[in-house]
Amino acid sequence: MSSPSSSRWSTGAVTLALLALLAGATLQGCGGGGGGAAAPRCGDGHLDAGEECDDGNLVNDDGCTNTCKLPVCGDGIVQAGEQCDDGNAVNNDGCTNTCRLPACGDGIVQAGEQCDGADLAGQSCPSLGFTGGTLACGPACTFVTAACTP
Ligand SMILES: [Ca+2]
Ligand SMILES: [Ca+2]
Ligand SMILES: [Ca+2]
Repeated sequence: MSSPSSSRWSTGAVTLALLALLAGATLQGCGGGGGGAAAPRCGDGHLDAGEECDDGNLVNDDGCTNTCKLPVCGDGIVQAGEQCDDGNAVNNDGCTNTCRLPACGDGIVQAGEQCDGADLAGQSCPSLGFTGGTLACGPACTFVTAACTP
């Protein structure tokens, strides 16, 4: 009487054991390159869709950023050939839009400069109290009013 029920239980246990074995084998086989099981991601060293590059490392200022973009001026990361990179589009702050530190002679009026080259900061001879003439900018980034009419 008890024999069939015992046999059925035993079959169920064997089935469970087999399932567990199969599950274990499947998990172990995952690392063996089961045909794209791992989702493409930035940092896997493989160029995937949406990535400009992927060097597989965690160095942000080399030839490929950690977000898999090629280095450019304006990405906020100082890379080769850049003196600075503040990631903004403000030209007259601490870093120009070409990733150069502010300097007299770069043609952009920054802090401490009255003018720079052709950039006269919107000033003119009349705005400086003269009747006319042509305002110029000297090599030290200060106004030259020699050509202004008193
Ligand atoms: Ca940059
Ligand atoms: Ca800036
Ligand atoms: Ca300047």
